Amino acid sequence: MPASGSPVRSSHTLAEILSQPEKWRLSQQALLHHAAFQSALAQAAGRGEWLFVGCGTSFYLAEAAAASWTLLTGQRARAVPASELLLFPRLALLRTPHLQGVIISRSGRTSEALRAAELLSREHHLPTLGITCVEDSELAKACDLIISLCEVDEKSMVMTRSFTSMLLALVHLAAASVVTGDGSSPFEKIAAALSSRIEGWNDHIESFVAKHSFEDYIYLAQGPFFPIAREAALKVTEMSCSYAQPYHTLEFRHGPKSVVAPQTCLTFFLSESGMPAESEVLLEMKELGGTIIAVCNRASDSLRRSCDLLFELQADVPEVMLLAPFVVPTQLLGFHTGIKKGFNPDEPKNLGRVVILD
Ligand code: F1P
Repeated sequence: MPASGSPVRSSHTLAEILSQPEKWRLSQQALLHHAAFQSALAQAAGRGEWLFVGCGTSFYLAEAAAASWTLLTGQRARAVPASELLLFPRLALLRTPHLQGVIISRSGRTSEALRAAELLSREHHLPTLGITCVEDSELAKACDLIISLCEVDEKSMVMTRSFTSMLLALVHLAAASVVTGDGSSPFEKIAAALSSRIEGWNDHIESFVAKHSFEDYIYLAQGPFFPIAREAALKVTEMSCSYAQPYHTLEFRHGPKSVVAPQTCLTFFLSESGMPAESEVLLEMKELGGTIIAVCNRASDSLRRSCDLLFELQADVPEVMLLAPFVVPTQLLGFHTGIKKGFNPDEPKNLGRVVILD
């Protein structure tokens, strides 16, 4: 427990990270009463392809949502940064038949996200669904439909629970549009699993950070977990001004592994589909002397022996449901690393909550 007066104790960023299990429950419950969610659900069946759009953390959310969508529905789904849509619209193939646009913005005010919504809707006459954490936002005015998860909005500059809650809302939209549940909610299962672990994880990470100093941070993942690696890298950069790089796990052998040393902190997001191949890379990097963190659903004995820090969720849910809880340990790593380096994650250096362009 942090000493009284420590910035940790009073941090709203940490409180928001720790509030995620309860906020997931609240936002999932609220969704069921959202007219826009029900309308999006009804319209989803008629869509042929999905284009998810966002900026910063909301772009990595778009990537995670697109991968989850394809795995859950079999439909084509892509993600682009709003800026790419604005500067290179031809690359987005907007004439694709039955294309649905989904614009993601916590604030609902990011200039590039709003301009992307208007481009899709007004210039290309595409249906647009917005998802945000603010009531009556500018994004709501720019989209045909808007899902507002106001209960998960944040005081913080960095996005944490807004990222995971909006991702789970989009996963719910994909899941609900293809299968009828068997009654047991996978959302409740991950909330319960995280709720019973998150305080212990926080303590483990705080003491791990106190004992180690790293020069660089590497995040490794495959498939739908790769956007989570990208978001994790952004978190530690935003909150602690550290250099962080995401790579596809097996790609890391093809050159980037040259950086590995004891002062390199490597975090592996281990999928269930790719665990054997991904674990081989983990063992190789351990042998190169790297410091190893692993985030997985269930660990093998050899994995337990090879990690310097291990996070297991142990939830019986479809694999795509693991994306949101897997990012939580890395949000905590970014936070405590920032505190250790003398920064205040509640007021990150050089950053603002929303990027508004003239
Ligand atoms: C997008 C964003 C955030 C980032 C920072 C600046 O915000 O890039 O991802 O952490 O807050 O804005 P939004 O469009 O989701 O409100």
